[in-house]
Amino acid sequence: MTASQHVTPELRQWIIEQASSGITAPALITAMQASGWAEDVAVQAVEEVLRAHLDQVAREKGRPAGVPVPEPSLADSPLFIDAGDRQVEVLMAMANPRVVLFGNLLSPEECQAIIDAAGSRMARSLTVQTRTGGEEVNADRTSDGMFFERGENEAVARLERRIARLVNWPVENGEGLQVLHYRPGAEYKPHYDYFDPAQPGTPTILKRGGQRVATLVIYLNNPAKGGGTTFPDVPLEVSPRQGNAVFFSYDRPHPSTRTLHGGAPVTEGEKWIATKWLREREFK
Ligand code: PD2
Ligand code: ZN
Repeated sequence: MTASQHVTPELRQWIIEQASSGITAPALITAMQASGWAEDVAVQAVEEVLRAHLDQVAREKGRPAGVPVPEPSLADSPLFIDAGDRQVEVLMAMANPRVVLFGNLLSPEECQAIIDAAGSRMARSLTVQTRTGGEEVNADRTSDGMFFERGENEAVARLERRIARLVNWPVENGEGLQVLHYRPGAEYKPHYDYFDPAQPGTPTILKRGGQRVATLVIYLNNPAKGGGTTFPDVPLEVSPRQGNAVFFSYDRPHPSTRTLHGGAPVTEGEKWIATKWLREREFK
């Protein structure tokens, strides 16, 4: 029996009213438990009702509907997540936008191995051009970059398996890892990582794996000054500390996800990152 089979129209309305007045989902679940609901059924009922309600509101406002997204297992507020071969630290988590800061995703030696493997293949960064579906040099992104194939070498394959465990999303749904190198003064102006549905090239891009639904920006070195990852809508700035990674997800290609983000100018030293973009489906 699914939770929705327990949910009467009256209960549905009550959940929506309570949530709309600012009561959190955990408080709603606690209240339902107090009136005799089993915890797992209450959790599922609240999730189902609120998800359906948010989709309805989105439709009414002409926004795209939400899709499932990668999500780390943080329900019991763990200090560490077992990512298979490494205990990854949970340093910060934010609900809206969904942003989670991880520590110790990579050792300094693993960071260096990825920088070394990228080394001779770095070229001025291209971004996917949604106007045509091709790629272009972008004045908003003054870094050098390259892409690995998925699983191209052992360091990359190990990182990809770790990420898949960390955010509960198949390795196959990941794009190839991108490495970026910012010299002093280089930056990446604020943008969204999803493909703009209004652009004519987007349907071509989406044939391969659907939309991007999450990003992991992994810091491979310690820039002396600057180079933080910024989220202007929050506002939030994440320090680019070696081995750490900032994860954010977006369940629809829309600014309501509040995932506008940028790479602040590096003011002293240089910055190396690896970016992992996760798609809805297998990226073949
Ligand atoms: O280098 C960064 O901090 C950064 C910021 C925004 C990287 C990206 N976006 C990206 O690779 O998409
Ligand atoms: Zn980005």
